[in-house]
Formats: sequence, C-alpha cells, structure tokens
Amino acid sequence: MVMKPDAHSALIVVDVQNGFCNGGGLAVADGEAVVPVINALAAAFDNVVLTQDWHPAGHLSFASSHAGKQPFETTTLAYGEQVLWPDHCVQGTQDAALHPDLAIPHAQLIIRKGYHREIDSYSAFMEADGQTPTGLTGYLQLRGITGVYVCGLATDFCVAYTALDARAAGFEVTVIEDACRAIDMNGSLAAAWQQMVAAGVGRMWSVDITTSADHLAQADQPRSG
Ligand code: VGL
Ligand code: ZN
Repeated sequence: MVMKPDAHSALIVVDVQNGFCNGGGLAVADGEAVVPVINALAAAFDNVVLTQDWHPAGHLSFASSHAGKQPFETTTLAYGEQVLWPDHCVQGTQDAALHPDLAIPHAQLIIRKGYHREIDSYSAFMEADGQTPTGLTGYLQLRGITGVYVCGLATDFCVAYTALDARAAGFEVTVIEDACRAIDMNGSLAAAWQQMVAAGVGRMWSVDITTSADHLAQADQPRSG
C-alpha cells in the first residue's frame, strides 16, 4: 500500500547533527548515511520539525563531568540511571550544528533539548526527569497535527524516546527505519524496538513514502498531448 503524508502529519527529524556523524563527539556508526534518505523523505511532508541536542558545557550526561567515570558507563542522577556520554553537541559548537548536507529548507521548527545542565533529554517531548516538557506536544497539537513520523539519530536513544513520548501524548507514530541509525550498546537497539512496538509505534521504510509521493505527484500532473 502506498501513502502520502497528509496536512495533519509531521516528520520529526531527530538530531541529525555533526556530533552524531563521522568525526563527531558521539559518532553513530554510519550516521551520516541518513542524510540523503531524510532529505528525500522530508520533501513528501508539508510539516517538518528538526531537533538539536543542545547541551551546555559540563552537562551532567557527560562522563567528563564525573570524576573517575568513563564514557558509556552509567551513574545515578536525581531522576535515576543515566548513561554517561563523551562530550557532544555543546551549544554553539560545530559539533552541535546540523549536518551541512541536511537540506530541508521548509522545516518549520527547530526544537533544542538537553539544555538544562542537570537533566538529559533524549526525547523531543519530555526531559529525562519525566516532568519537564519541551513544549513540542503543545506546538503540534495547536497546529492540528495528529500523526508523527520519526527519523534520525540515534534509533535506540533519541529516536526511540521521541517516538514513545509521542505515543504517550496521543499521536499516531511511525518510525522510518532506514532513515535512522543506532548506537546499539548492550542490546539497546533490540530493547528499543521491543518497547516501541509494544507501545503501538508503526514501522515503515522511506520508499513506502517517497515512491508513493512521487506516484501521486505524477498522477496529479495534467496529461500532455
Ligand atoms: C543522543 C545520547 C546522548 C541521541 C543524544 O541523539 O540519540 N544519544 N545524547
Ligand atoms: Zn546528548
């Protein structure tokens, strides 16, 4: 079945930033490969929101903020267990900039997250304390959006938490599998998919949207001759 996203659908492009691509502070294997896929995908959507991981220097999710801790170890913060990351996506740095080849001029909103020093935020909707909203739910609801499609980096962290919180907020949610790449530490990718599927998150491939949009666009053309 082919589909074209309607006016009540939005694409959320999660954290396609230098920091998660080759050479970045928290490089995701093959992360930059999502860029052309997402550029094509985004063209099929009227509504696009971008997110940026946007940490102050010395953020508590950085291993460097905890004496004796190494990246990818965990610690306990006020709200519970926290994976400790290499320094990444510090506000205003090149590491935090969107990937230079990301080409979505019609994106309407860039939402930044993770800017409270003591609170991480994988999700574009809710910070890791579970009680500090980013405002994205209200923005989408006020714009009449009922369905969200999620893609970007990384599948098992910011994409998954964003998809799960979108479901919790009552949106229909689909993750575009080939428009994501994962960190995949300690089985995190399989666990994330298990949680997403259990929560009713749908899975699609970008061709299901981009080829259908092309077909519809062609069908809309007046016949020549
Ligand atoms: C992310 C870990 C830390 C992500 C962000 O974008 O998935 N992961 N900060
Ligand atoms: Zn981060």
